[in-house]
Amino acid sequence: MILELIKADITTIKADAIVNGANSSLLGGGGVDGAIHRTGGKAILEACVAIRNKQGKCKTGNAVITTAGNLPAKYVIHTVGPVWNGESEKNKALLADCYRNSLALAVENEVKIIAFPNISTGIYHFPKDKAADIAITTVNNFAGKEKIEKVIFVCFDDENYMLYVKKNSIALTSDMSD
Ligand code: AR6
Repeated sequence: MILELIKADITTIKADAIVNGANSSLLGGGGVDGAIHRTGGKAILEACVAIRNKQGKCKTGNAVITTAGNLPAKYVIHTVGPVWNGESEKNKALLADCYRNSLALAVENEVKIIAFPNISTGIYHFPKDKAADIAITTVNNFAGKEKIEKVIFVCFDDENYMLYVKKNSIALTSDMSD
């Protein structure tokens, strides 16, 4: 499994699946969630509504998969990150669940290339440094990792990008978003 780091808008990424930092309603919101629904179009919301009708809300740490609508990706994997409330161990475990459950859904759907945003580090206020450690460690330790060819960490803000660069544990590549 190759790890890549890029600074980009995740809605431009041509991966098999991009991950959305959703909320438990699955019905859209701001930040990356807003961008994905806006650019992907109504097919994504319709698929989310169908999942809601079937299973109810999505719990924190869980993930569901839908079409990517008009996006260049094939699927969107929606995962619900924890809202940072200072309960460090609990919040960290839930954030790791987001990465693991998203990767498990990817494997089930034969996704080979998956792109993650920096889940929970925006509106949900998870400390960015801790979140980057969890993202990199959880992806590296994922049990089914031989079934995934590439994981792309897509940073949107400079602070996250510089943190991932500093972690120095992943190969840097140039932009692949065109
Ligand atoms: N592409 C990639 N990353 C992005 C983009 C984008 N287009 N836009 C923002 N980010 P956030 P959360 C980064 O707030 O903290 C929503 O309302 C951003 O810089 O999108 O998980 C949901 O509905 C940050 O690093 O998600 C939930 O209610 C990261 O994405 C809530 O926000 C996550 O920021 C989820 O909060």
